[in-house]
Amino acid sequence: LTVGRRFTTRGLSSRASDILSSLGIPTNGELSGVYDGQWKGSGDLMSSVCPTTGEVLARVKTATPGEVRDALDRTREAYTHFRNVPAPRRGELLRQIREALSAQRENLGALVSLEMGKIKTEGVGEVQEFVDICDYAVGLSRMMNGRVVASERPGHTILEVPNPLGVVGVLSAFNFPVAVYGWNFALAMAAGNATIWKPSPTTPLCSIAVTKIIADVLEKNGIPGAVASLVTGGKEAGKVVVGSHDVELVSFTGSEHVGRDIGEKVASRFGKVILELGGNNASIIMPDADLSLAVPAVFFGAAGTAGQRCTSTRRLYLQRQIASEFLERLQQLYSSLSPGDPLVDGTLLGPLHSRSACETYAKAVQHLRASGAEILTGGNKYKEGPLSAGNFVEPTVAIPRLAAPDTDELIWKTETFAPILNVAVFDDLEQAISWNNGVPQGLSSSLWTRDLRNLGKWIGPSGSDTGIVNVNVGTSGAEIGAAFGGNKSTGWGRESGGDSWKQYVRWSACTINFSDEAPLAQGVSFSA
Ligand code: UN1
Repeated sequence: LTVGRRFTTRGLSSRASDILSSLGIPTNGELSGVYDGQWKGSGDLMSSVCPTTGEVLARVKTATPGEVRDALDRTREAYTHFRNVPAPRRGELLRQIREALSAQRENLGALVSLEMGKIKTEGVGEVQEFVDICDYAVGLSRMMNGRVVASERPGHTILEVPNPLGVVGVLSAFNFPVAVYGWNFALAMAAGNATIWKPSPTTPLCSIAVTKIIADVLEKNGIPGAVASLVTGGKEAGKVVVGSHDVELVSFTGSEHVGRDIGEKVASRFGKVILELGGNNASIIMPDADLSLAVPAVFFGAAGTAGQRCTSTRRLYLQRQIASEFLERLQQLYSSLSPGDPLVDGTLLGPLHSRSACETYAKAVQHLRASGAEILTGGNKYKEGPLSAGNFVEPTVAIPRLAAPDTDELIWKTETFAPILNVAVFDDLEQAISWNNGVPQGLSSSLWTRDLRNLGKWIGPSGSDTGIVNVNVGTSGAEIGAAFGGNKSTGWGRESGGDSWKQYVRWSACTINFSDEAPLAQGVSFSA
């Protein structure tokens, strides 16, 4: 593990430069962070910092507000061309992009680990998620069907026609720097739109690498590169995208606070939004659950990705009969965890992505302690040894003093984007469901049981109110085939599978008269 090496004239650590070189990214000088058919960027310099070692991986030239506006113009131009490309042909482009991504799966996965900090198998898994959604979108490109509706008038018919929507702005978060863009890009492209991507300011290299792969395919096929534009930068760049009337749909992943603002801004100009905001996901374990499956699933959900998924398990509700056995087995797994370099095989615990995430973690633990919670395991930052330069914290399991969500806003109702799992004990399922639903967020939830009656309650009208409602499957790690998204303060809209593609088109209801008469609907008569 190369610790704390800075970007100097001597260059990068060899493993960082190997990963970047394998993806065709220059390892010296400043990188262009804007693409709209051409690579450019003359805005502020942004550093990409490795969360494991503190090494500066690259400096990126971000977009000025003027460059974002230019990129928006290019993207719109590209859209007016691209909307006329037949959908199956768009699918063929997606197939080629899928192949190009797949060929770089390992290298791109390694870059995700290097820049974001998640362990290699998850970095590669994220690229796989992009490959999977491309496959899905290739199929979709021949199946985005409209409908024929029976008309009440003779010689008339009604068509519901999906047409491309326009420009889709994708504002993505650091924790899934490849896959979440992939979900939006693949569906938007199959549907005939152009996208403009404003990634998280702390993962610019992943977005540059992905855009390079896509741009190569587009250019080879004579398609304008601005079908997949990229503008790196901070809030200012994001604001230009969000405020532009030329962006028909803004898909945002990130905090509730920023999402509320974006939602209001886009709604006030009558644009469309998809918001994927906070999750505060619970797992409920019934006494008949198979603990040999449930314990590792909770372990992965809470400690995996160092607790940095929107879908991470943050609350654990244990039925009284199995509570102590469950916690004993869970603690055993936690004690086997040791932090390490996410790029090394076998590491299960990588760093948090940023220094500020470590502070958020420390504050949350401090609040737990101050409010009388019992910390079963964890609670500290790793300060000693080779890991001290990275953002490593101990995954934590705590039993807050009071169980129900209303008893402590900060513990039960606030999402802390760090590996902290809060545990409470319940007696009957109804109580656990009311705790599950008693928070502002509504992304994912999971029930462990073998009893069909519990399952029926859980997935029915009085059951879990989240967008993802699992049974004997953890809260995180969804496949691309299902619609992904939440309810309540998690936001609005769905991404990835299911009917999500329908949000990326404009629907026209077309009533067509084939007859020699022109009757009015509802039998209205209007003749003099
Ligand atoms: C996110 O954390 O924003 O279901 C996305 C999962 C992943 C996606 C998470 N497939 O955990």
